Amino acid sequence: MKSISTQVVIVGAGPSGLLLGALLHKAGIDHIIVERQSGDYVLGRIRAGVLEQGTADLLDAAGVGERMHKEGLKHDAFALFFKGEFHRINFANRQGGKHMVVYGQTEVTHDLMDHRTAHGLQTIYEAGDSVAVHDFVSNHPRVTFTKDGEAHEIKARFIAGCDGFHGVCRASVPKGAIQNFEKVYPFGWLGVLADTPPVYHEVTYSNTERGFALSSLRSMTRSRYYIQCGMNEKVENWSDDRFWAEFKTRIDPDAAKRLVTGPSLEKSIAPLRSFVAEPMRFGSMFLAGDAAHIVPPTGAKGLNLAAGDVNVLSQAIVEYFQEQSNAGIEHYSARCLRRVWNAERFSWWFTSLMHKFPDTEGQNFGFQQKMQEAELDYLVHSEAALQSITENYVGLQH
Ligand code: RFL
Ligand code: PHB
Repeated sequence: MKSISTQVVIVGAGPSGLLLGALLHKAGIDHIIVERQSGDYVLGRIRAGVLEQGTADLLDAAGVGERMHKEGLKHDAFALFFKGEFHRINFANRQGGKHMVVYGQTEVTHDLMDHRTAHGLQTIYEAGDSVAVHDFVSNHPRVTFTKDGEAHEIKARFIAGCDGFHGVCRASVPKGAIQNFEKVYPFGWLGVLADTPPVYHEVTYSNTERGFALSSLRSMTRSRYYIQCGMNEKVENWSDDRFWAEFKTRIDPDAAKRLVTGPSLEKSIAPLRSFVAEPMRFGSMFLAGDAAHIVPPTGAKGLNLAAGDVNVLSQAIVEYFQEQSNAGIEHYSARCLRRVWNAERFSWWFTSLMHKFPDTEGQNFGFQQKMQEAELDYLVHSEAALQSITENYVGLQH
Protein backbone atom coordinates (compact mmCIF):
# COMPACT_ATOMS: atom_id res chain seq x y z
CA MET A 1 0.00 0.00 0.00
CA LYS A 2 1.19 3.50 -0.90
CA SER A 3 1.12 5.68 2.23
CA ILE A 4 1.42 9.48 2.52
CA SER A 5 0.87 11.97 5.34
CA THR A 6 -0.71 15.41 5.56
CA GLN A 7 -2.35 17.58 8.22
CA VAL A 8 -5.99 17.33 7.05
CA VAL A 9 -7.65 14.89 4.64
CA ILE A 10 -10.80 16.31 3.09
CA VAL A 11 -13.26 13.75 1.77
CA GLY A 12 -15.33 15.25 -1.09
CA ALA A 13 -14.53 17.96 -3.65
CA GLY A 14 -17.94 19.67 -3.69
CA PRO A 15 -18.17 23.31 -2.64
CA SER A 16 -17.62 22.47 1.07
CA GLY A 17 -14.44 20.47 0.54
CA LEU A 18 -12.97 22.85 -2.05
CA LEU A 19 -13.68 25.96 0.02
CA LEU A 20 -12.22 24.34 3.14
CA GLY A 21 -9.14 23.48 1.10
CA ALA A 22 -8.75 27.10 -0.06
CA LEU A 23 -9.12 28.44 3.50
CA LEU A 24 -6.62 25.94 4.94
CA HIS A 25 -4.15 26.70 2.15
CA LYS A 26 -4.44 30.43 2.93
CA ALA A 27 -3.44 29.62 6.54
CA GLY A 28 -0.53 27.44 5.41
CA ILE A 29 -2.09 24.12 6.46
CA ASP A 30 -1.36 21.06 4.32
CA HIS A 31 -4.27 19.04 3.09
CA ILE A 32 -5.33 16.60 0.38
CA ILE A 33 -8.81 16.21 -1.09
CA VAL A 34 -10.12 12.78 -2.08
CA GLU A 35 -13.17 12.78 -4.38
CA ARG A 36 -15.21 9.81 -5.53
CA GLN A 37 -16.15 11.27 -8.92
CA SER A 38 -14.30 13.09 -11.73
CA GLY A 39 -13.95 16.89 -11.75
CA ASP A 40 -16.25 17.13 -14.78
CA TYR A 41 -18.95 15.11 -13.03
CA VAL A 42 -18.83 17.45 -10.01
CA LEU A 43 -19.09 20.47 -12.34
CA GLY A 44 -22.05 18.96 -14.17
CA ARG A 45 -24.36 19.09 -11.14
CA ILE A 46 -26.61 22.12 -11.47
CA ARG A 47 -27.59 23.15 -7.99
CA ALA A 48 -27.49 26.33 -5.94
CA GLY A 49 -27.63 29.77 -7.46
CA VAL A 50 -27.97 32.26 -4.65
CA LEU A 51 -25.14 33.22 -2.31
CA GLU A 52 -25.61 35.13 0.93
CA GLN A 53 -23.32 38.10 1.42
CA GLY A 54 -21.52 36.15 4.17
CA THR A 55 -20.73 33.37 1.67
CA ALA A 56 -19.54 35.88 -0.93
CA ASP A 57 -17.31 37.49 1.74
CA LEU A 58 -15.85 34.08 2.60
CA LEU A 59 -15.04 33.40 -1.07
CA ASP A 60 -13.24 36.75 -1.07
CA ALA A 61 -11.34 35.80 2.09
CA ALA A 62 -10.30 32.52 0.43
CA GLY A 63 -8.99 34.49 -2.56
CA VAL A 64 -11.49 33.14 -5.09
CA GLY A 65 -14.01 36.01 -5.34
CA GLU A 66 -12.70 37.82 -8.39
CA ARG A 67 -14.91 36.35 -11.12
CA MET A 68 -17.94 36.34 -8.79
CA HIS A 69 -17.59 40.13 -8.46
CA LYS A 70 -17.35 40.53 -12.23
CA GLU A 71 -20.05 38.13 -13.34
CA GLY A 72 -22.31 37.60 -10.32
CA LEU A 73 -25.54 39.60 -10.10
CA LYS A 74 -26.01 41.60 -6.92
CA HIS A 75 -29.62 41.40 -5.72
CA ASP A 76 -31.34 43.40 -3.03
CA ALA A 77 -34.83 41.91 -3.32
CA PHE A 78 -36.79 38.76 -4.04
CA ALA A 79 -40.48 38.46 -4.91
CA LEU A 80 -43.54 36.48 -3.91
CA PHE A 81 -46.43 35.75 -6.28
CA PHE A 82 -49.72 34.57 -4.76
CA LYS A 83 -53.47 35.13 -5.25
CA GLY A 84 -52.68 36.53 -8.67
CA GLU A 85 -50.48 39.32 -7.32
CA PHE A 86 -46.77 40.01 -7.42
CA HIS A 87 -45.03 41.43 -4.33
CA ARG A 88 -41.43 42.62 -4.36
CA ILE A 89 -39.63 42.23 -1.02
CA ASN A 90 -36.59 44.36 -0.52
CA PHE A 91 -34.22 42.75 1.96
CA ALA A 92 -31.25 45.09 1.52
CA ASN A 93 -33.03 48.17 2.81
CA ARG A 94 -34.42 46.23 5.78
CA GLN A 95 -31.20 44.40 6.67
CA GLY A 96 -28.52 47.06 6.75
CA GLY A 97 -27.72 46.94 3.03
CA LYS A 98 -27.03 43.20 2.95
CA HIS A 99 -27.45 41.79 -0.53
CA MET A 100 -27.36 38.36 -2.17
CA VAL A 101 -25.27 37.36 -5.16
CA VAL A 102 -26.74 35.29 -7.98
CA TYR A 103 -23.78 33.17 -9.05
CA GLY A 104 -24.18 29.47 -9.78
CA GLN A 105 -22.69 26.71 -7.66
CA THR A 106 -21.07 25.46 -10.88
CA GLU A 107 -19.19 28.75 -11.18
CA VAL A 108 -18.14 28.71 -7.51
CA THR A 109 -16.88 25.14 -7.96
CA HIS A 110 -15.08 26.13 -11.15
CA ASP A 111 -13.30 29.05 -9.44
CA LEU A 112 -12.27 26.86 -6.50
CA MET A 113 -10.95 24.15 -8.83
CA ASP A 114 -8.94 26.70 -10.84
CA HIS A 115 -7.52 28.07 -7.58
CA ARG A 116 -6.32 24.58 -6.60
CA THR A 117 -4.64 24.10 -9.97
CA ALA A 118 -2.99 27.54 -9.79
CA HIS A 119 -1.57 26.77 -6.34
CA GLY A 120 -0.58 23.18 -7.07
CA LEU A 121 -2.94 21.76 -4.42
CA GLN A 122 -3.57 18.04 -4.58
CA THR A 123 -7.02 16.67 -5.38
CA ILE A 124 -7.42 12.97 -6.01
CA TYR A 125 -10.40 12.49 -8.32
CA GLU A 126 -12.15 9.26 -9.29
CA ALA A 127 -11.33 7.46 -6.06
CA GLY A 128 -14.67 5.66 -6.53
CA ASP A 129 -16.58 3.69 -3.91
CA SER A 130 -13.44 2.39 -2.27
CA VAL A 131 -12.93 5.46 -0.04
CA ALA A 132 -12.96 4.50 3.66
CA VAL A 133 -12.25 6.39 6.90
CA HIS A 134 -10.44 4.73 9.84
CA ASP A 135 -9.40 5.36 13.46
CA PHE A 136 -11.15 8.72 13.70
CA VAL A 137 -11.73 8.32 17.44
CA SER A 138 -7.93 8.47 17.83
CA ASN A 139 -5.51 11.29 17.05
CA HIS A 140 -4.21 9.31 14.06
CA PRO A 141 -7.08 8.96 11.60
CA ARG A 142 -6.54 7.57 8.09
CA VAL A 143 -8.35 7.55 4.77
CA THR A 144 -7.85 4.65 2.37
CA PHE A 145 -8.92 4.12 -1.24
CA THR A 146 -8.01 2.15 -4.31
CA LYS A 147 -7.28 3.95 -7.56
CA ASP A 148 -6.20 2.36 -10.85
CA GLY A 149 -5.89 -0.96 -9.05
CA GLU A 150 -3.48 0.39 -6.43
CA ALA A 151 -4.27 0.71 -2.69
CA HIS A 152 -3.54 4.10 -1.07
CA GLU A 153 -3.53 5.39 2.48
CA ILE A 154 -3.43 9.01 3.69
CA LYS A 155 -2.53 9.61 7.34
CA ALA A 156 -3.53 12.93 8.90
CA ARG A 157 -4.37 14.68 12.16
CA PHE A 158 -7.96 15.41 11.06
CA ILE A 159 -10.53 14.18 8.57
CA ALA A 160 -13.07 16.66 7.18
CA GLY A 161 -16.19 14.83 5.96
CA CYS A 162 -17.35 17.11 3.12
CA ASP A 163 -18.79 14.21 1.16
CA GLY A 164 -22.44 15.22 0.88
CA PHE A 165 -25.63 13.50 2.01
CA HIS A 166 -24.70 10.08 0.56
CA GLY A 167 -21.07 10.18 1.67
CA VAL A 168 -19.00 7.65 3.56
CA CYS A 169 -17.98 9.76 6.59
CA ARG A 170 -21.33 10.06 8.35
CA ALA A 171 -22.16 6.47 7.36
CA SER A 172 -18.98 5.25 9.13
CA VAL A 173 -20.01 6.59 12.55
CA PRO A 174 -21.31 3.84 14.87
CA LYS A 175 -25.13 4.02 15.20
CA GLY A 176 -25.08 4.74 18.93
CA ALA A 177 -22.81 7.78 18.52
CA ILE A 178 -25.02 9.77 16.15
CA GLN A 179 -28.61 10.98 16.12
CA ASN A 180 -30.44 11.79 12.88
CA PHE A 181 -33.46 14.08 12.55
CA GLU A 182 -35.33 13.91 9.26
CA LYS A 183 -38.43 15.02 7.41
CA VAL A 184 -39.10 13.95 3.82
CA TYR A 185 -41.59 16.15 1.95
CA PRO A 186 -44.27 14.56 -0.22
CA PHE A 187 -43.09 16.30 -3.43
CA GLY A 188 -39.97 17.14 -5.43
CA TRP A 189 -38.69 20.01 -7.58
CA LEU A 190 -38.41 19.62 -11.32
CA GLY A 191 -35.75 22.08 -12.48
CA VAL A 192 -34.91 23.37 -15.96
CA LEU A 193 -31.89 25.40 -17.03
CA ALA A 194 -32.29 27.27 -20.36
CA ASP A 195 -30.41 29.87 -22.36
CA THR A 196 -33.34 32.26 -22.41
CA PRO A 197 -33.61 35.70 -20.80
CA PRO A 198 -35.08 35.28 -17.30
CA VAL A 199 -38.76 36.19 -17.11
CA TYR A 200 -38.20 38.00 -13.81
CA HIS A 201 -34.91 39.70 -13.00
CA GLU A 202 -35.22 38.80 -9.33
CA VAL A 203 -35.77 35.42 -7.67
CA THR A 204 -39.55 34.92 -7.55
CA TYR A 205 -41.39 32.30 -5.47
CA SER A 206 -44.96 31.43 -6.57
CA ASN A 207 -47.73 29.89 -4.50
CA THR A 208 -50.60 28.80 -6.77
CA GLU A 209 -53.49 26.36 -6.61
CA ARG A 210 -51.55 24.13 -9.04
CA GLY A 211 -48.51 24.13 -6.73
CA PHE A 212 -45.23 25.94 -6.19
CA ALA A 213 -42.94 27.44 -8.83
CA LEU A 214 -39.63 29.29 -8.62
CA SER A 215 -38.18 31.62 -11.23
CA SER A 216 -34.47 32.10 -10.83
CA LEU A 217 -31.56 32.92 -13.09
CA ARG A 218 -27.86 32.44 -13.61
CA SER A 219 -27.28 35.50 -15.79
CA MET A 220 -29.32 37.90 -17.92
CA THR A 221 -29.31 35.30 -20.69
CA ARG A 222 -29.70 32.10 -18.65
CA SER A 223 -32.82 31.11 -16.69
CA ARG A 224 -33.28 28.56 -13.94
CA TYR A 225 -36.89 27.57 -13.28
CA TYR A 226 -38.46 24.99 -11.00
CA ILE A 227 -41.92 23.57 -10.45
CA GLN A 228 -43.16 21.42 -7.61
CA CYS A 229 -43.88 17.88 -8.87
CA GLY A 230 -44.98 14.54 -7.41
CA MET A 231 -42.28 12.73 -5.44
CA ASN A 232 -42.38 9.73 -7.79
CA GLU A 233 -42.42 11.77 -11.01
CA LYS A 234 -39.94 10.70 -13.72
CA VAL A 235 -37.98 13.32 -15.62
CA GLU A 236 -38.53 11.35 -18.89
CA ASN A 237 -42.24 12.14 -18.58
CA TRP A 238 -41.54 15.87 -18.73
CA SER A 239 -40.86 17.06 -22.26
CA ASP A 240 -39.70 20.68 -22.49
CA ASP A 241 -43.12 21.62 -23.89
CA ARG A 242 -44.91 20.04 -20.95
CA PHE A 243 -42.62 21.84 -18.51
CA TRP A 244 -43.15 25.27 -20.13
CA ALA A 245 -46.91 24.80 -20.31
CA GLU A 246 -47.12 23.92 -16.61
CA PHE A 247 -44.66 26.62 -15.55
CA LYS A 248 -46.73 29.29 -17.33
CA THR A 249 -49.76 28.42 -15.21
CA ARG A 250 -47.76 29.15 -12.04
CA ILE A 251 -46.46 32.65 -12.73
CA ASP A 252 -48.37 35.87 -13.21
CA PRO A 253 -50.26 36.03 -16.52
CA ASP A 254 -48.33 39.05 -17.83
CA ALA A 255 -45.04 37.29 -17.14
CA ALA A 256 -46.40 34.13 -18.79
CA LYS A 257 -47.11 36.15 -21.96
CA ARG A 258 -43.57 37.51 -22.15
CA LEU A 259 -41.85 34.26 -21.05
CA VAL A 260 -39.25 33.17 -23.59
CA THR A 261 -39.04 29.39 -23.79
CA GLY A 262 -36.28 27.33 -25.32
CA PRO A 263 -34.59 23.93 -25.20
CA SER A 264 -33.52 22.82 -21.71
CA LEU A 265 -29.77 22.57 -21.15
CA GLU A 266 -30.45 20.49 -18.06
CA LYS A 267 -33.57 19.02 -16.53
CA SER A 268 -33.69 17.08 -13.28
CA ILE A 269 -35.86 16.23 -10.30
CA ALA A 270 -34.66 16.77 -6.74
CA PRO A 271 -36.42 15.26 -3.73
CA LEU A 272 -37.04 17.63 -0.82
CA ARG A 273 -35.91 16.82 2.70
CA SER A 274 -34.91 18.35 5.99
CA PHE A 275 -32.14 16.45 7.76
CA VAL A 276 -29.69 17.09 10.59
CA ALA A 277 -27.11 14.72 12.12
CA GLU A 278 -25.92 15.46 15.64
CA PRO A 279 -23.18 15.92 16.65
CA MET A 280 -21.01 17.16 13.77
CA ARG A 281 -17.71 16.00 15.24
CA PHE A 282 -16.53 12.48 16.11
CA GLY A 283 -13.06 12.65 17.67
CA SER A 284 -10.75 13.65 14.83
CA MET A 285 -13.45 13.65 12.13
CA PHE A 286 -15.76 16.57 11.37
CA LEU A 287 -18.83 16.65 9.16
CA ALA A 288 -19.49 19.80 7.13
CA GLY A 289 -22.15 20.85 4.58
CA ASP A 290 -24.63 18.35 3.14
CA ALA A 291 -22.78 15.49 4.90
CA ALA A 292 -24.25 16.82 8.16
CA HIS A 293 -27.49 18.51 7.12
CA ILE A 294 -29.94 19.02 4.27
CA VAL A 295 -32.52 21.75 3.87
CA PRO A 296 -35.27 21.87 1.26
CA PRO A 297 -34.04 24.44 -1.30
CA THR A 298 -36.95 26.88 -0.81
CA GLY A 299 -34.90 29.36 1.21
CA ALA A 300 -31.65 28.92 -0.80
CA LYS A 301 -29.79 27.99 2.36
CA GLY A 302 -27.93 24.71 1.59
CA LEU A 303 -24.71 26.00 0.09
CA ASN A 304 -24.69 28.97 2.44
CA LEU A 305 -24.92 26.66 5.46
CA ALA A 306 -22.06 24.60 4.04
CA ALA A 307 -19.93 27.75 3.71
CA GLY A 308 -20.78 28.68 7.32
CA ASP A 309 -19.60 25.25 8.58
CA VAL A 310 -16.39 25.44 6.61
CA ASN A 311 -15.67 28.90 7.97
CA VAL A 312 -16.00 27.69 11.57
CA LEU A 313 -14.05 24.49 10.83
CA SER A 314 -11.14 26.22 9.13
CA GLN A 315 -10.81 28.61 12.08
CA ALA A 316 -10.87 25.69 14.55
CA ILE A 317 -8.20 23.77 12.63
CA VAL A 318 -5.99 26.85 12.26
CA GLU A 319 -6.32 27.52 16.01
CA TYR A 320 -5.29 23.93 16.73
CA PHE A 321 -2.14 24.00 14.59
CA GLN A 322 -1.07 27.59 15.14
CA GLU A 323 -2.08 28.23 18.76
CA GLN A 324 -2.08 24.67 20.08
CA SER A 325 -5.66 25.27 21.26
CA ASN A 326 -8.48 22.70 21.24
CA ALA A 327 -11.17 25.29 21.98
CA GLY A 328 -12.42 25.75 18.40
CA ILE A 329 -12.49 22.02 17.80
CA GLU A 330 -14.42 21.37 21.02
CA HIS A 331 -17.03 23.98 20.11
CA TYR A 332 -17.31 23.21 16.39
CA SER A 333 -20.43 21.05 16.57
CA ALA A 334 -22.43 23.26 18.96
CA ARG A 335 -21.49 26.44 17.10
CA CYS A 336 -22.58 25.04 13.76
CA LEU A 337 -25.73 23.32 14.98
CA ARG A 338 -27.25 26.51 16.37
CA ARG A 339 -26.98 28.20 12.96
CA VAL A 340 -28.02 25.00 11.17
CA TRP A 341 -31.23 24.57 13.20
CA ASN A 342 -32.17 28.21 12.59
CA ALA A 343 -31.83 27.69 8.83
CA GLU A 344 -33.66 24.34 9.06
CA ARG A 345 -36.58 26.09 10.73
CA PHE A 346 -36.68 28.84 8.13
CA SER A 347 -36.41 26.45 5.16
CA TRP A 348 -39.11 24.14 6.60
CA TRP A 349 -41.43 27.09 7.26
CA PHE A 350 -40.94 28.66 3.82
CA THR A 351 -41.41 25.25 2.15
CA SER A 352 -44.63 24.65 4.14
CA LEU A 353 -45.96 28.10 3.23
CA MET A 354 -45.33 27.86 -0.52
CA HIS A 355 -46.13 24.26 -1.56
CA LYS A 356 -49.30 22.33 -2.13
CA PHE A 357 -49.36 19.38 0.29
CA PRO A 358 -51.31 16.19 -0.35
CA ASP A 359 -54.23 15.86 2.05
CA THR A 360 -52.85 14.20 5.16
CA GLU A 361 -55.09 15.10 8.07
CA GLY A 362 -58.52 15.46 6.56
CA GLN A 363 -57.72 19.10 5.88
CA ASN A 364 -58.71 19.75 2.27
CA PHE A 365 -56.64 21.63 -0.30
CA GLY A 366 -59.04 24.55 -0.26
CA PHE A 367 -58.57 25.17 3.45
CA GLN A 368 -54.81 24.76 3.27
CA GLN A 369 -54.61 27.15 0.30
CA LYS A 370 -56.66 29.77 2.19
CA MET A 371 -54.39 29.47 5.25
CA GLN A 372 -51.28 29.90 3.10
CA GLU A 373 -52.76 32.90 1.32
CA ALA A 374 -53.79 34.50 4.62
CA GLU A 375 -50.29 34.06 6.00
CA LEU A 376 -48.71 35.41 2.79
CA ASP A 377 -51.07 38.38 2.85
CA TYR A 378 -50.07 39.08 6.46
CA LEU A 379 -46.43 38.63 5.57
CA VAL A 380 -46.33 41.20 2.78
CA HIS A 381 -48.38 43.80 4.70
CA SER A 382 -46.79 43.57 8.15
CA GLU A 383 -43.46 45.34 8.61
CA ALA A 384 -42.73 43.04 11.58
CA ALA A 385 -43.23 39.95 9.41
CA LEU A 386 -41.17 41.49 6.58
CA GLN A 387 -38.34 42.16 9.01
CA SER A 388 -38.45 38.52 10.09
CA ILE A 389 -38.52 36.92 6.61
CA THR A 390 -35.81 39.23 5.25
CA GLU A 391 -33.59 38.71 8.32
CA ASN A 392 -33.76 34.95 7.73
CA TYR A 393 -33.43 35.21 3.95
CA VAL A 394 -30.16 37.13 4.05
CA GLY A 395 -28.88 34.63 6.64
CA LEU A 396 -28.92 34.78 10.42
CA GLN A 397 -25.48 35.51 11.82
CA HIS A 398 -24.56 33.46 14.87
P1 RFL B 1 -21.98 18.14 -2.34
O1 RFL B 1 -22.15 19.24 -3.28
O2 RFL B 1 -22.97 17.02 -2.37
O3 RFL B 1 -20.52 17.54 -2.53
C1 RFL B 1 -20.09 16.37 -1.87
C2 RFL B 1 -18.96 15.76 -2.68
O4 RFL B 1 -18.50 14.58 -2.03
C3 RFL B 1 -18.33 13.55 -3.00
N1 RFL B 1 -18.43 12.23 -2.34
C4 RFL B 1 -17.36 11.48 -2.02
N2 RFL B 1 -16.05 11.70 -2.16
C5 RFL B 1 -15.20 10.73 -1.73
N3 RFL B 1 -15.64 9.55 -1.16
C6 RFL B 1 -16.95 9.30 -1.02
N4 RFL B 1 -17.37 8.16 -0.47
C7 RFL B 1 -17.88 10.30 -1.43
N5 RFL B 1 -19.22 10.38 -1.43
C8 RFL B 1 -19.54 11.55 -1.98
C9 RFL B 1 -19.43 13.80 -4.01
O5 RFL B 1 -19.13 13.19 -5.28
C10 RFL B 1 -19.43 15.33 -4.06
O6 RFL B 1 -18.55 15.82 -5.05
O7 RFL B 1 -21.97 18.68 -0.82
P2 RFL B 1 -21.34 20.02 -0.25
O8 RFL B 1 -19.96 20.26 -0.78
O9 RFL B 1 -21.57 19.98 1.22
O10 RFL B 1 -22.24 21.20 -0.88
C11 RFL B 1 -23.59 21.35 -0.55
C12 RFL B 1 -24.37 22.00 -1.69
O11 RFL B 1 -24.09 21.29 -2.87
C13 RFL B 1 -25.86 22.03 -1.42
O12 RFL B 1 -26.14 22.37 -0.08
C14 RFL B 1 -26.60 23.05 -2.32
O13 RFL B 1 -26.50 22.69 -3.67
C15 RFL B 1 -28.08 23.13 -1.92
N6 RFL B 1 -28.86 24.02 -2.81
C16 RFL B 1 -28.84 25.39 -2.66
N7 RFL B 1 -28.07 25.96 -1.70
C17 RFL B 1 -28.00 27.33 -1.59
O14 RFL B 1 -27.30 27.83 -0.68
N8 RFL B 1 -28.65 28.18 -2.46
C18 RFL B 1 -29.44 27.68 -3.45
O15 RFL B 1 -29.95 28.46 -4.25
C19 RFL B 1 -29.58 26.24 -3.56
N9 RFL B 1 -30.33 25.69 -4.53
C20 RFL B 1 -29.65 23.45 -3.82
C21 RFL B 1 -30.38 24.32 -4.68
C22 RFL B 1 -29.72 22.07 -4.00
C23 RFL B 1 -30.52 21.55 -5.00
N10 RFL B 1 -30.55 20.13 -5.16
C24 RFL B 1 -30.43 19.47 -6.38
C25 RFL B 1 -30.45 19.30 -3.99
C26 RFL B 1 -31.19 23.81 -5.66
C27 RFL B 1 -31.28 22.42 -5.83
C28 RFL B 1 -32.21 21.93 -6.91
C1 PHB C 1 -31.59 28.59 -7.89
O1 PHB C 1 -31.33 29.60 -8.57
O2 PHB C 1 -31.26 27.46 -8.24
C2 PHB C 1 -32.35 28.77 -6.62
C3 PHB C 1 -32.74 30.03 -6.21
C4 PHB C 1 -33.46 30.18 -5.03
C5 PHB C 1 -33.77 29.08 -4.26
C6 PHB C 1 -33.36 27.81 -4.68
C7 PHB C 1 -32.65 27.65 -5.86
O3 PHB C 1 -34.49 29.21 -3.13
